[in-house]
Amino acid sequence: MVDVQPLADSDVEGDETVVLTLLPDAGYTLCVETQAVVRIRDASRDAWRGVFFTPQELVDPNISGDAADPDGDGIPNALEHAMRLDPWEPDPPEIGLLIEDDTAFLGYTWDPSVEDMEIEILQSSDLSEGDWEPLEGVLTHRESRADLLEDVSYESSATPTNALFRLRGRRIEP
Ligand SMILES: [Ca+2]
Ligand SMILES: [Ca+2]
Repeated sequence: MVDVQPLADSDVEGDETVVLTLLPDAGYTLCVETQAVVRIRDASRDAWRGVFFTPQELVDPNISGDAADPDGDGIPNALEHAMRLDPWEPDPPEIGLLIEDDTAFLGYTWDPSVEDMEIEILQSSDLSEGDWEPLEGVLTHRESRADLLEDVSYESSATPTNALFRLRGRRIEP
């Protein structure tokens, strides 16, 4: 038994293949199976970054970092990835919102195959940075679409009329 231990990094490397081959030797007889192939893939975040950014852009966190917003659509790269959007094409707001009789109905669409990302809805009554709190809402609907994205809806009661909402993408261990 041979263990192949990939070293964790955040480099964009593409797929890497390790081929183990048993060489013939007078000391033993080879069976039919003399080769084993191990494929090492980038973490989902690095694979995504490799698709959209050049090597020069990858070393600049103001362009390719999770919090950067190179297309200026208000959606940071982390969310562009989690929602299968294009970080270079302005997209419409990432969250749908309707407030009716103090109840907020919120919805968004994301890509559940992105295994190293979690989406949180944050709520605030003003736009200052320290004031955003995770929404205490109830998940009311979750549905897979034909394109394998997923529609998610939340409901939150007792919503103040001045409430603001936004999404945050958070990296998690896959
Ligand atoms: Ca953006
Ligand atoms: Ca975009």
